[in-house]
Amino acid sequence: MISALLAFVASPSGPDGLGAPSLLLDQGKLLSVTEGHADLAMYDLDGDGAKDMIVGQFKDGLVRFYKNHAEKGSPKFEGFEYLKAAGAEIKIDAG
Ligand SMILES: [Ca+2]
Repeated sequence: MISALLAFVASPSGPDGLGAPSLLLDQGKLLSVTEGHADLAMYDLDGDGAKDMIVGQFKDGLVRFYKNHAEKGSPKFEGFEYLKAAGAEIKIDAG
């Protein structure tokens, strides 16, 4: 089974602090995980001032890192790499 990951980011422009959602794309295409569901968080993992996207995928419990290449404005992603610790891919068991 293939599932698509649809992600929305709100800009802090509305009265409730949220703006209109915008669809996040990777290289112009919808983000997709290989199998099952996924969850994401936005965090500046590499410390360059732009929030990157961290995606936990169900298949194999791997964690994806999408570096944000945008200097300002909407995030721009150009692929991902799996996060590693001590040279091995990080795997988080379900349940
Ligand atoms: Ca960053």
